[in-house]
Amino acid sequence: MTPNPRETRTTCPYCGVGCGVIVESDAGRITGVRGDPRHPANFGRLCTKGATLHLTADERTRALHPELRRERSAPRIRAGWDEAMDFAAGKFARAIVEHGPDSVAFYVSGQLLTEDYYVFNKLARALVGTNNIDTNSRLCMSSAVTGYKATLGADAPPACYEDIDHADCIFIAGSNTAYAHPILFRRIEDARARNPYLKLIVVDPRRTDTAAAADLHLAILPGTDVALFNAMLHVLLWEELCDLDYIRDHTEGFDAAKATVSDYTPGAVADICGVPADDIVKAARWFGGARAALSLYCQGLNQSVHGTEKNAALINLHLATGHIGRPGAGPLSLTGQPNAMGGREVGGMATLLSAHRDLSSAADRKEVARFWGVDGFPSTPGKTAVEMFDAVREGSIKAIWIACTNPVQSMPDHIRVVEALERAECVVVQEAFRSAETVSHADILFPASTWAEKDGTVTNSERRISRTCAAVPPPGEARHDWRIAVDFARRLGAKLGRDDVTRLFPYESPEQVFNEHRATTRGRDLDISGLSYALLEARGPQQWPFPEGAETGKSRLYEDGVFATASGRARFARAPHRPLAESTDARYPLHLTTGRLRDQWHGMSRTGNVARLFAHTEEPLLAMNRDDMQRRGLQDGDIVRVKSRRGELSARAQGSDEIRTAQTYLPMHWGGRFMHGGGINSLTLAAFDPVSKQPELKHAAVQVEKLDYRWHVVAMRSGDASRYLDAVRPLLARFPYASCGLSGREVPLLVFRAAADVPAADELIADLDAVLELNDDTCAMDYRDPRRGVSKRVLVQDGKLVGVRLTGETAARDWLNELMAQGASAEAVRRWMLAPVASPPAGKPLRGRIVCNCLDVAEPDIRRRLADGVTLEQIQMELKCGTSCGSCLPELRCMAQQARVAA
Ligand SMILES: Nc1nc2c(c(=O)[nH]1)N[C@H]1C(S)=C(S)[C@@H](COP(=O)(O)OP(=O)(O)OC[C@H]3O[C@@H](n4cnc5c(=O)[nH]c(N)nc54)[C@H](O)[C@@H]3O)O[C@H]1N2
Ligand SMILES: Nc1nc2c(c(=O)[nH]1)N[C@H]1C(S)=C(S)[C@@H](COP(=O)(O)OP(=O)(O)OC[C@H]3O[C@@H](n4cnc5c(=O)[nH]c(N)nc54)[C@H](O)[C@@H]3O)O[C@H]1N2
Ligand code: SF4
Ligand SMILES: [Mo]
Repeated sequence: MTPNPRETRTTCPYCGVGCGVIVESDAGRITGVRGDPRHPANFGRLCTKGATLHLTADERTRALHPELRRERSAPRIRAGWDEAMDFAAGKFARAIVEHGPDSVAFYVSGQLLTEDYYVFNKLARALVGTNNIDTNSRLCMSSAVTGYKATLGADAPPACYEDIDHADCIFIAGSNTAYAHPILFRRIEDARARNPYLKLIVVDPRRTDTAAAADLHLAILPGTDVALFNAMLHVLLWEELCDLDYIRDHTEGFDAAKATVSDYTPGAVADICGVPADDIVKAARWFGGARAALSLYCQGLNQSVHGTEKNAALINLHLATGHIGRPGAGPLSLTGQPNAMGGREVGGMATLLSAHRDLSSAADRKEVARFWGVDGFPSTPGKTAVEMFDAVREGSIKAIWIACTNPVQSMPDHIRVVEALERAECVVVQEAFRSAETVSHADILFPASTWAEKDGTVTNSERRISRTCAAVPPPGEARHDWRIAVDFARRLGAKLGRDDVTRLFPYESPEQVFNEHRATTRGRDLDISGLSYALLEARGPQQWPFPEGAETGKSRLYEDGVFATASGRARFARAPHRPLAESTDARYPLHLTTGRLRDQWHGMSRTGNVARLFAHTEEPLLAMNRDDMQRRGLQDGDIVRVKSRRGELSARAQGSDEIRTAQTYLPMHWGGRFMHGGGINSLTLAAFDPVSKQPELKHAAVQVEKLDYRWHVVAMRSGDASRYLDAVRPLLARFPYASCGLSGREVPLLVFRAAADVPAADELIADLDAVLELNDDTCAMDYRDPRRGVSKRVLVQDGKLVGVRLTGETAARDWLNELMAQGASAEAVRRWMLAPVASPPAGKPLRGRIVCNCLDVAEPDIRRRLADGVTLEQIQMELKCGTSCGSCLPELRCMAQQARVAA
């Protein structure tokens, strides 16, 4: 292609902040990204993940053509689109004819665009006639939906980002905003800098960077939020901080709520929550005494067997104080995925219907059926995520279509999901990246286009709809998600003998789909009849509702105090405190929480291909309280077995000041692609909230036991790191402990680590050398002590160190890693290679963990200066850390604070 530099405005495909991104491309290739200064979510900023998006655009990591296996025993092979589509349609049609419409299911994703989602929803309900369409939003936002509906009457976050600037109390519960919604956290930092009276309260069992920044951190025991919120309401009542006029005029159910919280005295609740009673009182006073209080909350509330009650009990506080429907005030549930909201809007979940209609309402069902021109569809709710996979496992669902989500990595109780997919008669996976764990279970793989290739719309946490625009064409034979769904619908319709299928699915562009979706919203709370692609492009992203004739969308909802309930009044919830789904006991004495890291995204199918995103955390570390470690004789870096009632994994343990005794934490990101075994969700349980059906991904009871592996392996290879990452994957299973990942920056490296009781067989090491192409004896140096199982091998190409494999002793690994990442010459290791010792040469300081990803600044460099009494501002002037995207600012401040305390 001829050079043709261009810029395309689109939206970040990661979190629900929904930042605007400008993609720079040339001749069909992405060359760079920067924040869109005009986008109202970020005004030009991007976090570490957004700022490295261009590095995820590597064709070699993508699914490029359809693949098919006609028999389970056969391998999947490349197929044409027509062939694979017809095969899939045949399988689905047969199941529907023989076993009825509920024998098939669609499991889709909050990372699809609204248009993609709309087509899938219509395909399931209008064509197949099943409500078996659910999404990974069930694992994510479902309790927020039911919490809003129970109290405010509709699934509509009433506040907006700008409220951060107007609030004088920000109450963050169960959200690590600094990591998971970084650009919003930048906004909170700015607001605090402008308003020194702004109080920040954070409720999280862990002292996250978000919590460390707070004026008040309530480190509650896991799962005790409802008790805390009830106690706060108790204090608000006692201290007459409630807005009785607001309660009288705009709410109902207050007396019952009052009765519920009467026993929740701060003293009693201090014991339940494990925090001082005074802190509970203080939190209530700050909240109740504020001019405007804004709550931000996320998975610490949602991912719980009482997620609905946690959400509703928090919203109670807003209703009781009238902190809603005004600038700076309201309960703002942070959405996780970029388009979890869009999915809710089109009704793409088993329990919802288009445009916030209700599946349980006959009138709503009739309206949607009339709209689509079908006779009707069943009133029975479809199967929700966990139930859906269970039904596949039990055989009542025969065929499942999975699009834009990686359930083998992300669903609770991994083994159940794997068993389900093994028993299914047909598994279709529609994926953009071929490495995702679920792909290995597909009978049919459809390659999808992804970010920067797709056209459509998404809605962020503040109800703001943005356009996503294609900057480059999809690679290989990949196609757009909506188009794949339309093609399938037409073929399935033909096989089912339906004559209305082209009328139902006439779409030739996403805009046509958007316009139809828009029409379904007319007159509803989320009315967007005034929006169009043209308007969104000309005037930028807009919030809903935006009815025809409106000049702008609505920043805030319920400003008139009229709610979306039958009576127009908001409802107080009655939410008693309940215990966790799984308690600890003598065998499983520790709590395990799982969640996000700053620089990784979910199952790492994208961020896991970007070497520098491993610099902040290179492998899955089990964070433990140091007392618990001491009791188990554990040192930092020791390998442990973490075991729950369902499964186990092995990982390194790391002492942490962030968690209390009896608590542990693992990042959610590592699955079978990057570590031995099934990954994080081997441990979690599939229990779910009875109303929202959202599973308890935040709490499991575990035991932790030291694994005395004496024999270690480390292998590193530069060159085609992403190819080597694929190549080592089969070897993860062959060691009892193993993990792999990338490292480096300009020179990306593959890093493979493993350990065992006894030295591995020569054959296994030979296999490792072979997949990493370390076995070219003409340019390798070797040292071997077979008796001890110790060996060193380095590979040199053009005078540069390009490969290393150590067995037995691996003390030199970090030193070698840094040399390789710097592209050092073979001279640097020659003397070490010839010496019989494995430890690195003395006196060579290591760079250590990278804190600032943009400017590549390491932790020891910062700590050393802080210890010398240099101020953070001076350090920032010198090293520039935290001066680009700012994602590391909370951590830098924590380090400065620690240095002050130490001094
Ligand atoms: N870097 C990064 N950002 C992301 C994502 C990502 O993968 N990586 N994913 C996006 C998605 S889809 C989502 S849903 C969001 C999630 O965003 P968050 O919900 O903010 O992230 P998590 O780390 O899952 O969980 C938040 C916190 O809940 C706390 N927690 C655990 N149990 C409890 C409890 O019982 N009560 C309270 N109050 N807190 C508890 C945990 O200690 C944790 O710090 O992040 C989005 N942003
Ligand atoms: N233990 C534990 N488990 C959790 C959580 C937790 O906190 N703890 N959090 C839960 C939450 S909140 C969430 S949201 C889920 C997320 O879990 P998943 O939905 O499994 O997360 P992703 O890895 O983002 O999966 C998206 C998949 O879509 C692919 N993809 C990317 N772009 C496109 C595209 O345009 N089209 C198609 N067809 N595919 C594409 C990606 O390669 C990736 O494999 O995990 C849940 N699981
Ligand atoms: S905060 Fe980061 S991950 Fe989230 S949308 Fe913005 S740039 Fe993307
Ligand atoms: Mo999520």
